[in-house]
Amino acid sequence: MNRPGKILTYLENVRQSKGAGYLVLIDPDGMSDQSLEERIEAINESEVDAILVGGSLMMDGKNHERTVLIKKNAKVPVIFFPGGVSQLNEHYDAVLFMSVLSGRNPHYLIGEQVIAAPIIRDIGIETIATAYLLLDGNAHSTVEFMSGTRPIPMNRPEITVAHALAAQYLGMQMVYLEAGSGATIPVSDDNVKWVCSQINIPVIVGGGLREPEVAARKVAAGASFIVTGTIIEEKGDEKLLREFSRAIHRRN
Ligand code: 1GP
Repeated sequence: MNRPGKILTYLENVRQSKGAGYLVLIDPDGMSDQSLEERIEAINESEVDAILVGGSLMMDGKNHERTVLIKKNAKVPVIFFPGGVSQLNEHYDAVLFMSVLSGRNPHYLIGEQVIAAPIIRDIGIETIATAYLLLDGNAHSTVEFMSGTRPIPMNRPEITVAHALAAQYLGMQMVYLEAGSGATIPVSDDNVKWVCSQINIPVIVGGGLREPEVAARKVAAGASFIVTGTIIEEKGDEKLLREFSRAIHRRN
């Protein structure tokens, strides 16, 4: 059985005390030290609850040193959001140990996880077993291409629910409803509502969330955690981060 570790317990406390948690995704690929430091500084000042780090594709070999820099500067937990096992290192506080459960590509269902498992045991970071469900956000996302998996149609919430239930029965600790980074259509309120009414593990929603009000709607629909990546990369000032924090933290 998966017992909640320190970071999952922290996230659960955030959810209980604030209504929902706000996670900011940093895709460190190609970022300079200065821009990373500035981003973390803004995050530190903005009531963000944790940082996710990762991306589908790294275009250079500096991923690990960027993780060190993020960890050194961040005041909140730094959680690995794996695009692949090559990005794994010991500097994270935890890893979303994900399986692309919506797909039928065995490599992303269990292959990557088997390669990662002995390394994780060796470096000793906390795992948070997470079912990653990719929905069709009306954009050919990098994750769709890299994982070779088809997204779930957005207008078929029953398919999403069936996957989420399977995740819960498999003992997963979280479900990630993902429309894909840069999606033009985020995960619909209907999908969030249906899933959250049927399972009792926390649901993370991300992909294409560009306005605090839209994020707030996902929380109202039952989401426990909201992830934004692209919009913060584009206009990641403290003001916008605070607006998202306020919209997501319903009990503040
Ligand atoms: C991607 O859900 C995250 O995996 C964030 O998506 O970049 O569209 O915010 P965005």
